[in-house]
Amino acid sequence: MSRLLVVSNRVQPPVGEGEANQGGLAVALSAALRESNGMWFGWSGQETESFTGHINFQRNHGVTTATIDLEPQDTEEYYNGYANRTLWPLFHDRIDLAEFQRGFEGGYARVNLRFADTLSPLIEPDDLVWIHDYHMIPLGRELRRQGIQNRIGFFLHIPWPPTRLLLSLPHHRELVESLFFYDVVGLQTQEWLDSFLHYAQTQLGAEILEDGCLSYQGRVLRAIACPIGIDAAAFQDMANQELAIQACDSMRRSAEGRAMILGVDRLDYSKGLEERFWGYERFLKEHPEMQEKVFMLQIAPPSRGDVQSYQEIRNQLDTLSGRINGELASAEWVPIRYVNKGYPRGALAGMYRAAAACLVTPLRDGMNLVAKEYVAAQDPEDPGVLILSSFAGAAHQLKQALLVNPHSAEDVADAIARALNMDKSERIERWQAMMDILRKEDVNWWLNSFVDALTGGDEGRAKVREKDKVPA
Ligand code: GDG
Repeated sequence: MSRLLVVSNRVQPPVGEGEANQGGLAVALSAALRESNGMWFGWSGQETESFTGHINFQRNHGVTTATIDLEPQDTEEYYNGYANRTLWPLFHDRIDLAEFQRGFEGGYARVNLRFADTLSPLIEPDDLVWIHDYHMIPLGRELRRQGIQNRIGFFLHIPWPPTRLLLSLPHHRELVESLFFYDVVGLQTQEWLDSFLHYAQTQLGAEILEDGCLSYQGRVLRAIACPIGIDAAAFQDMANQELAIQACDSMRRSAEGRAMILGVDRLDYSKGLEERFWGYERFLKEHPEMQEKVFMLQIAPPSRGDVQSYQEIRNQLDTLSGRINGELASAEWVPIRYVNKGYPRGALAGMYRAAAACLVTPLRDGMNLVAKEYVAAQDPEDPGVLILSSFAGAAHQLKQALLVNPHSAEDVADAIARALNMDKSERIERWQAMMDILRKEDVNWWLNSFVDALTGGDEGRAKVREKDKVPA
């Protein structure tokens, strides 16, 4: 196997001890890196007064990581700026929040160049280079400019926006053109792939070749839909281990016989938390007999707190949860337990299991791993019900969830009522169908599908599902 070089904004070195606190993605990537004696390259998360290009190499549990520090101006313009104030909102249909500033764009270009400058001397002729996410779109082009001829792939974890939205990004053409310097571009769903192809054909005049690849200005790119999975078997195991059992028991004790409706999301406006609270409030008002019989636990660890739109959504949620609780709570019961902190993964697995229903209602989401983790953590004999936004990438695979329009409080309220009344046989049937998909298309399937497509092997081509093929 060629050596795998993974590049992402941040690097998550393995922690060992069964890697219990790491996400499935980090564990799967670490396993692939270990197997190929590869390396994970990215930003350390630290700042330095002036950029030196110094690379900090570390080896943890068989995985080599290589990180660089960035200048405060880089963090501001590239990370808080272009990545999280321009691309993230725009790619999540929030053009109202997208900020277009030349300084951000300049910082993004500068940091991608810094990545290329420090990374390219580390690349050996047979390495497979796999670049992740919206922070690093132009990195492939910068590496090519430095003479790197290796196979380079790119995977976008977030949605690809409709063309009409992307046109509002200054220099959108240059950004998209830079993707043609990759050999493979992976998107989470067919829907995002279709949007990408639409842009490539209508705006760039790219051609679709007979084998489904895209051709533009003499470069040939294979674009695939390749949904990220979780390590379903490992997550299921984790839900049966001590930490999870304790968390599940303690949740059930504190629920005092009430049904728990759970939400677990990074505090982000794309996750539809406000709309979710409105939907839950509507459910309580339409079903007064259910008040005091249910409660919602919303776990929402804060993220990107340096960005104003994140401070605003946090304030709005504080106010809204306070208002709903103030209006509906009694001396014995609080309708929403709203918690702004994170929990260890094992405890999270137990909380998933204790929940009669899980509300995963993003307004737009590349995939959404919480939906998958909730399903994997359930008791097969008595599973809970997943209520899932049709605008999450995960809805393309988890079709047996109760699919809702997260903008409609009525739809969310109806789904909560249905979930809480669903009989056990229907719950089991739905859960089983979803679990089958999660096991089949797990994180290793995702990783192998992408890497096989990147190596161009026949196996890789066969693994990319029929429906992912680009129509001729
Ligand atoms: C991006 C895309 C795509 C959450 N709270 C705690 C905790 N989490 C973990 C969850 C899950 C992860 O964070 C969140 O993953 P998501 O997929 O839901 O969302 P994003 O962070 O927005 O990720 C998304 C993903 O990339 C992968 O491609 O699915 O669409 O936006 O694993 O469990 N983990 C722990 N404690 C918490 O309190 N330990």
